[in-house]
Amino acid sequence: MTRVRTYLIGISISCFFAACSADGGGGNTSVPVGGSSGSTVIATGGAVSTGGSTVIATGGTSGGNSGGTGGIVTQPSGGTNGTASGGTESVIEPIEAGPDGEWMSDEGGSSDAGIGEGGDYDAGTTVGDGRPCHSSVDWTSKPDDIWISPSGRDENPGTEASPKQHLSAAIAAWTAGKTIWVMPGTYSHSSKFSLSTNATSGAPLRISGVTGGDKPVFDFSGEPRATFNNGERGFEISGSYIHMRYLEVKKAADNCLYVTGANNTLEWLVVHECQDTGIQLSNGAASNQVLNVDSYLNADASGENADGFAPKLSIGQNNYFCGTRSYQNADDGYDCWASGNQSPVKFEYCWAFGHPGPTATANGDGNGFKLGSPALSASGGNAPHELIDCFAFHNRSAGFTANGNSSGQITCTNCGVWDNGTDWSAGSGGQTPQHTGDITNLDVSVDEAMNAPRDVRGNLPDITKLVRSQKAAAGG
Ligand SMILES: [Ca+2]
Ligand SMILES: [Ca+2]
Ligand SMILES: [Ca+2]
Ligand SMILES: [Ca+2]
Repeated sequence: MTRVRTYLIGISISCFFAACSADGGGGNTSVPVGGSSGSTVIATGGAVSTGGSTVIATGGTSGGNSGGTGGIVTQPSGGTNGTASGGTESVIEPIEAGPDGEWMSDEGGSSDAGIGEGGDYDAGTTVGDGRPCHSSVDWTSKPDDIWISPSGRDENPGTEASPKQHLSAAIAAWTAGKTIWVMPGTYSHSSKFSLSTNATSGAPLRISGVTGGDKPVFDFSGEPRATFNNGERGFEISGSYIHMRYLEVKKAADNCLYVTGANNTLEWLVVHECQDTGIQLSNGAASNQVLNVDSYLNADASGENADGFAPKLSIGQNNYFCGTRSYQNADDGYDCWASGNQSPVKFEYCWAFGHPGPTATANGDGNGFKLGSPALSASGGNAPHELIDCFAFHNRSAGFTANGNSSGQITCTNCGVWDNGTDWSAGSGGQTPQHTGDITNLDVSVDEAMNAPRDVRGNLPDITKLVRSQKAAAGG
């Protein structure tokens, strides 16, 4: 790799990282949940770095998988789907100030040369300028980095010229400061891959494809197909400070990626056709960043659960999504069901469209952003989620739904809605998200949105420029 780039931009992300230092608190936290949903106890011990155990015992009616009444669909909160054990903190703490929307504040001007960046995007972007959600990391390769290739051998030293073959071998050889480079090709797996490394802020475990070429593919289609929610996942990330970038993950028999750890970054991934939600954060997952990821055509056998992205079922603090694109999944675009009342998620410039997708069953709910659950659901569904510059369109049900979240504290600022079944919804017993600065005059189609090219750092184009560009190309 000879390309050298150092990007020190993205004010909100930098601030966000600063605000997201590991808290690593130990102790025990119990979250009693009353009412018809039974009881939930989150027993937590140990700091992130030492890998305490997390057990979520769930009972009552919320543990099922059937459609609920009044338009509220219950999600599995236990059993084969929801539980996980091992390794992450889920201490409930007071809400901290999340990242602000500073990168939005410079928007404006006729050239719209990139928000707050003065037009320093690389040449080659075909449509518009990317909206900066990429991490500020120097991705220059170093001599002692570790390389893998489908045609490599695990006995090899792992240099670029003599790569190892399997990711497991690379991780076994990994030490702090190294990056694992994944060369293009297909890496086939017939069982889940667990990433439990507890790396550090100063020496994260980075696993990256080489940008500019084809994304390496992790293909989990060798896993036995799930007949309900009993399949194996692709990647399970219980560790911390793991940064996965520029990879494709597909066809796992459950989630493509499932995160319970903290301070991990998933960047510029493409995940698709898994038998549950593409990327799910649960069971204490905290301070994770999902940046510039596409998730599509995920579909579980029941058709009830597979969303594009789901920070749900007792997550921790400070999870953040930016520049993600979710489309044509079987259930919803984004789902924050029972995320926990004290665990708001921040979404910036995230798109959700075309739900439910063509592989959905009649159970598919078809919302763009599902932002809560009834208050009595396991762990609570009343978090004050924050959405800035997010877009929901061509979804059969709601573009943005509180889904029973009755906090009245969901905020959508400068969000776009068009051609949804209903643009804004409270859901049964909920309060409609607060929304200001709505954008309703766009007409981007599902095809246009899914094919909109990301720029050379993985950022989505400006959706308003996309419309202008395509109208201009069509002669209008
Ligand atoms: Ca599952
Ligand atoms: Ca559902
Ligand atoms: Ca869902
Ligand atoms: Ca449903």
